[in-house]
Amino acid sequence: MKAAITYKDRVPFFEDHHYEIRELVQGYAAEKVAPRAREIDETKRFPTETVAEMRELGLLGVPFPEEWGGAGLDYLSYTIVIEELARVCGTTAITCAAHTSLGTNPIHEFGTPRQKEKYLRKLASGEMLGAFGLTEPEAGSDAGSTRTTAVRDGNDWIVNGTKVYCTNGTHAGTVIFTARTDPAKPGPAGVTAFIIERPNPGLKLGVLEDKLGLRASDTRELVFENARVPDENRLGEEGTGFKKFMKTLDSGRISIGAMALGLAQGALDVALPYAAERKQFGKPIGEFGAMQERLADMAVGVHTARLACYHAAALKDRGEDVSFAAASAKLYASEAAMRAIDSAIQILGGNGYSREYPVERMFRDAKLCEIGEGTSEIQRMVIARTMLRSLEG
Ligand code: COS
Repeated sequence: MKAAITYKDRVPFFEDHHYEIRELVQGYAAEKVAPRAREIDETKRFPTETVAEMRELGLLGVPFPEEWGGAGLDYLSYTIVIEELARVCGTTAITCAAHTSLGTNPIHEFGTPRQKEKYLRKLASGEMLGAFGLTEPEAGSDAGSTRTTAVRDGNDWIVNGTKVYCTNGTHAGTVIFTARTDPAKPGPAGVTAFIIERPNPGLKLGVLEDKLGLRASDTRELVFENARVPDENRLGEEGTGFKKFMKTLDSGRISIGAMALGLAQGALDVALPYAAERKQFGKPIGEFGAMQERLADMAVGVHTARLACYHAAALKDRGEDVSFAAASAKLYASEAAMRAIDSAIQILGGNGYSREYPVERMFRDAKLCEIGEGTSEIQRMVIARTMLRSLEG
């Protein structure tokens, strides 16, 4: 699929392998993912065949070393993969992103050699999917107010509580989650991270969410009822779980930005040729100033979002702190996507509002990017706090 804008140009930050992975995913997405996108949205069917294909192509472990079963590429490559998947199907992008940056990356970054041997290999190769449990009914944006508890019992922990909005929650072989291990410390400091392996008789499936968009993605409530988790599955020292999850979200947010970017590019892919072909008042609507303004603003939003996402990914590849860059990229890209897709619907008029065209689905899918992995309000808080803290020296 040819991109609508100046894609032929050399992209800053890109090396040869970035062009190669982009071409591979564009081809795969156009041939296999795009034709399923409408059907899975309408039926809410989790696309198991897409997951199997992504596994075969190595797309479920893009930024992880080959020695652990991954593709051995970098975070920028992973960002490109999510962008290109989202360009045709948001559900496929979020399934891959939640598995990679939330369900697998914490074990890659913080796991013991034993945890890597046992879980990372299967996750990075795509043999099993991973999920992530942070949010709770009473702990959303205030993620440090975790109520799920883990109490020591010999070499095990007994876990009780509920996690919500766990992407891949039904299908995942492991769930990385937070629990309060020190009741004397009520905030983030009393929270520890763990890996729970499935099946576990104490880990039950709760409500399957019925969502506005990303309708075929698997978003689950997970209920811990006296779930026994061995201490060897503790991810890092006691009391460090919140910080580990915040670091995980820092890089995860780059992929949500990439998803928004891909959806916005997908809308532009539809709107630009439509404006060039659709005739009203005797000429293509793209010749009207009002349409040109919308097209231009869409293109600038897409372009700027792309630079912000690639920049954040390149910083991550250099081992730098990405809190500020990732929050900025996600914030900008998700808001630009909502504006761009709104414009695409407006350019298509009645056709844009109809399911015959994919832009109404993209609009519903993109809304998640302003909410998931931290709302836009939280991104602004992270950005402002980072700047204020920098003054403290
Ligand atoms: N990386 C490493 N450490 C971090 C961090 C990060 N990105 N962000 C915060 N921390 C550390 C802080 O430095 C602080 O450490 P000290 O106690 O040693 O000083 C500790 O974690 C607590 O941080 P803070 O006081 O900033 O925590 P808050 O309770 O104020 O929460 C926000 C901070 C709001 C940013 C956090 O709760 C958040 O990101 N919420 C949104 C959650 C989210 O994205 N949910 C979506 C889940 S996807 S299913």
